[in-house]
This record gives sequence, structure tokens and C-alpha cells, in this order.
Amino acid sequence: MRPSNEALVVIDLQNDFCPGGALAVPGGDEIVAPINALLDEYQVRVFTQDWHPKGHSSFASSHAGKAPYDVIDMPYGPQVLWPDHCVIGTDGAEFHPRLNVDRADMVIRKGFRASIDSYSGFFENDHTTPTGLEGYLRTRGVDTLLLCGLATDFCVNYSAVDAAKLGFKVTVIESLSRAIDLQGSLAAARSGMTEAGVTLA
Ligand code: VGL
Ligand code: ZN
Repeated sequence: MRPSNEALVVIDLQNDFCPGGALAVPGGDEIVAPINALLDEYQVRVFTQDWHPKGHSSFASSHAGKAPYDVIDMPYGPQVLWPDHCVIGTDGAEFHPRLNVDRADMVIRKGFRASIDSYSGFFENDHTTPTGLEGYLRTRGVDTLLLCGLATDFCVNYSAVDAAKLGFKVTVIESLSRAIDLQGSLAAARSGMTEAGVTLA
């Protein structure tokens, strides 16, 4: 058993990010069984869940003339436009059916405000609006995080960098994460995480 100051944080292991989903990450479902096994070793277990209202501003379909993977300027900075995904109330927003969700002590939903996206489990994409996850972890005495899930180069990356900036000791388990890899985004994420002091394992 891992000590109680360590948390396993499973990022966005949801149907829409798995093969067959709206924003499928290659091999996304391969990590479910080993993550289930790892959950048994941790005393603090948090899942994040991408959770968007219909017509969310991160969806290409919400912007006339735009296509998925175009980038637009939002008041908070550049934003990649995605296919509609993880819409509240749909099957795509549910966790993978074989993920042992019963093991989660805490599920933190993010991206639920129509006008702003939230890749990170800690802050929305303006980098200032908190989700509450930091307070949850600190009040449970956690100072060390092991991150895994989907996607390595987006939500895992943003969560890891924010956590490191907040002072947590952070490791990303790359073998239990899978990437979207848009135009070099995985390489950029790896160097950004390393620069922020995140350990890639
Ligand atoms: C994610 C794109 C859009 C992720 C979420 O979980 O990495 N990526 N929403
Ligand atoms: Zn999303």
C-alpha cells in the first residue's frame, strides 16, 4: 500500500476518449485494466471527468465556419476546437465501463461552464478559476501525485504542470496514459512537463 500522502489521479478515462468515442485517443482503452490494478495500491484516489454542456465553446460545432482542430482566440488565450465530446448526460461522458469507478474517493468534474474550457483538473483554461481539487488534496494531507489517463498531451499535461506549480511532487505515468498528438503536441507536452519539474515515468 502506498502512503497516505500520495494520491493516484486518473484523468478523463471516459468513453468519448476511448476507441469508438467522439474524440478517441488511440489505445485509450488499453490503460483501463492496469489502472484498475494500480487503484488498489493507493489510499487516495481521484478521478477527473470532462463534463461539457451542449453547445460548449470548445466545440467546433459552436463556431460558424470552424472545423475540429482549428485554433481560435478566446478571451483567455488560444483554444483548440474539438468535436462535440463528453456532453453532460450522454454515454460519451461516462467513464469507461470497465474502469473501477467504485474505487474513486472523489470525482472532480471540469469544463462545465459553457464559455470556458478546462483541460487541467486544477484550473480552468484561464489558469485562474480553481476547480477545488487543490483544496481537496491538501485537506487530505496529500503532497505527492501520480497522474495517468487521457490525454497525455492535453488534460494529463495541464493537470501535471498546474500541480507542480502548486507545489505538489508530480509524476506522470506515461505507460498508463495515451496521447492525441496534434502537430507535435506530445513532444511539447513532454518538454513542458519536464521543465515544470514533473517526473515522467
Ligand atoms: C481533453 C480535449 C478536450 C482531454 C478534454 O481529456 O485531454 N482533450 N477535452
Ligand atoms: Zn473537453
